[in-house]
Amino acid sequence: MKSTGGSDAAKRRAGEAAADTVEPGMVVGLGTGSTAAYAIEALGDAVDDGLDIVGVPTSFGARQRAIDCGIPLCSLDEIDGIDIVIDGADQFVRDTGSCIKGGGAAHSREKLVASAAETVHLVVDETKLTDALDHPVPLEVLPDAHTVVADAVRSLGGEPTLRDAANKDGPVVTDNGNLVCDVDFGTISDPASIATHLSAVTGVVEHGLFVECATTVSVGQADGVSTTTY
Ligand code: ABF
Repeated sequence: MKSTGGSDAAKRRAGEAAADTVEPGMVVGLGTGSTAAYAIEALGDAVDDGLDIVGVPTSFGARQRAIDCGIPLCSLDEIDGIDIVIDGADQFVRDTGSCIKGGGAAHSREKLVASAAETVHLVVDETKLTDALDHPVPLEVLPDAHTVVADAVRSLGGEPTLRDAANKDGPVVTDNGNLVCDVDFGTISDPASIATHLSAVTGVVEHGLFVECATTVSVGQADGVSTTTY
């Protein structure tokens, strides 16, 4: 499993701590990224031991991992709601529960699943913590709109970069067939305001600012894990 900076042990502790809160009969949103992957693996082990849950994946990658781990799956339109979603973040403000997501190009479905969830349990390692968000904000954009969106976000004070695929032979394409534009706003003093403006930009499918979204966060550390509920 590819790490994205933080220690795998810290990520594993965070993911397993969140998985431990899942109860029989729950509908569980399954997050994307390497930290959420540890939660999916732990839930797979629990399902092997008889835990009765059903998962709603937030990406093709999360779906494939859940299938490999033996977690029964359903889609959002087959259930009345989600009890808990366990997902990662690129940057997280512990004081407010706000974060930036989208490093895995899955933030649109992640935000959709989070919007339907009773509990949003974020799992991060300490490298994701910050006092103020300053990570580039991912935007999922309609392919035809990427230059128009770039102009619009510049007028909002952002510096856009179209995200290249890892093999550099073209741009990243999301599960939904769209492109990703990462926008550097520097330090974001008012995430809610930027979020409102980004949502109003024609051609933006979804942005990666999740304002005060977490109800619970587990922060993995080298020697343990700390869980905060808001
Ligand atoms: C997904 O995975 C994204 O929303 C988030 O940006 C990323 C975090 O990846 P990792 O846990 O591998 O750092 O949740």
